[in-house]
Amino acid sequence: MIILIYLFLLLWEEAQGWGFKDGIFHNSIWLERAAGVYHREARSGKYKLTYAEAKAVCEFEGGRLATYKQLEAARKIGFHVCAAGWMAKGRVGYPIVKPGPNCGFGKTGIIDYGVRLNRSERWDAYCYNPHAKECGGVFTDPKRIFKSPGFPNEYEDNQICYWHIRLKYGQRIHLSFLNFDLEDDPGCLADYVEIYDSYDDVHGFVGRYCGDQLPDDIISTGNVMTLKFLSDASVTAGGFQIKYVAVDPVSKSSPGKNTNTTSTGNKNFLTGRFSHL
Ligand SMILES: *[C@@H]1O[C@H](CO)[C@@H](O)[C@H](O)[C@H]1NC(C)=O
Ligand SMILES: *[C@@H]1O[C@H](CO)[C@@H](O)[C@H](O)[C@H]1NC(C)=O
Ligand SMILES: [Ca+2]
Repeated sequence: MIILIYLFLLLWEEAQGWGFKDGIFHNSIWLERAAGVYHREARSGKYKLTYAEAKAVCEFEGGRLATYKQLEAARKIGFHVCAAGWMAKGRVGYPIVKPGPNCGFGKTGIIDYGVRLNRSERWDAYCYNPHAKECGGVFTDPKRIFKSPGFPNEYEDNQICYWHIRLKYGQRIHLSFLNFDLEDDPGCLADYVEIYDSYDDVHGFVGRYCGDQLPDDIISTGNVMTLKFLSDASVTAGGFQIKYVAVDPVSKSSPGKNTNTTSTGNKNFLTGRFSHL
């Protein structure tokens, strides 16, 4: 019984999200940015980060929690996020550009919850990192092409980018690789693209890719996918362009469950959940 409870707690811990996998601090991810400021939400969803966790998230990426002034400077050039997050010195607020009844009480400016006495409260985070190399993003359009930073030039060293594709519920995501050239090594330990059939970089691992062979097309099981690109401290290469298109649900004949198709031509249909790495 005690062991069961312990196991449950372990699993719960993992499901909650922040933390280490294979000795690496894994990021949580939803991200929009302006003027070196960006918003981050925990992998487990909105309003899940304590002050200490929010700080750790920003520092993990070489930045720090944004100050009120930095958030306001970003807001002035259009940074608008409808979610309260930690700033430096334990302050909480969010930047509103367009007034709306459902966000910011119809006001514009930084909606300021003030300095929180209770640092265990859970909010999102606003990080400041002007030197971060711009990469990654959240895509919701039905199709798009995205590229490694600087493409068609070579990518730089020490990059970490996350892309999230979130489509309408019921749609699936069809990824195809248009160009692909990363530093090659047998285990893809140096530079790689990882693909996850889920909303984070822990669950639904599909594969890790490097070298210059075009990976096969991939179709998600659900409406969300995550891609991670990482480059290490030396040796770069040409980079990549990846295209995705939304696949609308097939009427009647239910796809997904019990389809016997795991591969047709060069399309990998992801069947069911993937086990953890
Ligand atoms: C601080 O906030 C947390 C999370 O909302 C809550 O569980 C806790 O009771 C609060 N502590 C105090 C002293 O109010
Ligand atoms: C897969 O399903 C199709 C249609 O239901 C069927 O015609 C085909 O024989 C099946 N293939 C295998 C390998 O079971
Ligand atoms: Ca490299």
